[in-house]
Amino acid sequence: MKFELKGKDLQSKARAGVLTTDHGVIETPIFMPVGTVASVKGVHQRELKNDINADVILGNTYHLYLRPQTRILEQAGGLHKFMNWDRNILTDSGGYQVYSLSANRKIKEEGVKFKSHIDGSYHTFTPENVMEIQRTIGADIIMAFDECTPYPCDYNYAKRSMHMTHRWLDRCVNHLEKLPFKYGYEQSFFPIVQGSTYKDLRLQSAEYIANAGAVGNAIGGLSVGEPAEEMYAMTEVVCGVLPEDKPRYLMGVGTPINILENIALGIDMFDCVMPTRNARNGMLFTAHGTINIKNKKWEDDFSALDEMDMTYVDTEYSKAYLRHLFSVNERLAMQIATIHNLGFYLWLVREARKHILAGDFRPWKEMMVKQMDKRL
Ligand code: PRF
Repeated sequence: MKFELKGKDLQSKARAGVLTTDHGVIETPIFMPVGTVASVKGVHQRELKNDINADVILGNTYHLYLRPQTRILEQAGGLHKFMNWDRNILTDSGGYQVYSLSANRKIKEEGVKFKSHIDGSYHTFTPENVMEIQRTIGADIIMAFDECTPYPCDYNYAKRSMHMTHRWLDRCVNHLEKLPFKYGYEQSFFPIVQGSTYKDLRLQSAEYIANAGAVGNAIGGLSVGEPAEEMYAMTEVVCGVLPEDKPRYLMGVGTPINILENIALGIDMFDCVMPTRNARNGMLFTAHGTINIKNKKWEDDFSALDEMDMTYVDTEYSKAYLRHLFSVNERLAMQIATIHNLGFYLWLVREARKHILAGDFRPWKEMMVKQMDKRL
């Protein structure tokens, strides 16, 4: 993997870069649509590519391990072939899903024993087997196995957990060295900074992660319920320590405003279920604020879904039509809303990149943040 910085904003820490892997080029800052179970819910791979133009999507080790299981993914020749996606994929390690989804779990030094949210069966994730599973899934970027602490989190728990995440990182690295690539292309490994909302822990963790010398680095444990200002404060501290010349990925973030604020602090990569999940509930993101398309006020509004026309659905369908589809519970409603929201998120990061390169990111960001902070 190669990462080149193409430009830096002078009034913030925002950067524009190009990340190149064996599955192609990713221009940063980038947003990665979430495709948990080998599908971005409601969107064809063809639309993801031709209409939304996603360069990279995210898969989840936790879900793929449970279904369809690694045996099937291995037989398919990896996730890219299985789902017919020839662009980039990043897999999360399960270090978050195991805590947020499984019915119960026991965290020990060895690893995490958990109960499947699907059939109640018991499984164990360790740093070692999670590296093996991610080799078999075959994503271009794979993540370290970590513990994502909840918010709020007691200082002593956060400290102990952070040290365990660091020891787990060493085990991931040691084990990966013994595991060759499976499918003839390279996989890049990203470690994850933890440390809850404590500045000293975040500094310590960022230093530990930077010392691992990986090709890219991630920040976890944020956007778990803390106020946005606390998240930004932590991102700022961590970005001050992580190397400049490597991509920085902020995991599970966030709203369009969160994304712009974190780009300003030096983040290059984002993923979040928000554009896809909220779309399925009728919430549309636009450059002028959010819309609840189920609201009666759109009943006879025949104007374009979004006059800014970021994807074809924005001008081919009206607000009244989409509202109707939601009110009759038609599944096309979710599909249209999802394409719109993903198209908007990708427009937003591409626009941010343009403004970073043009040198006016800061004023543009301030204007957008004000504009997007409305309910229409
Ligand atoms: N760790 C991992 N994945 C994650 C997170 C984390 O802390 C988060 C936190 N926002 C989202 N996804 N492995």
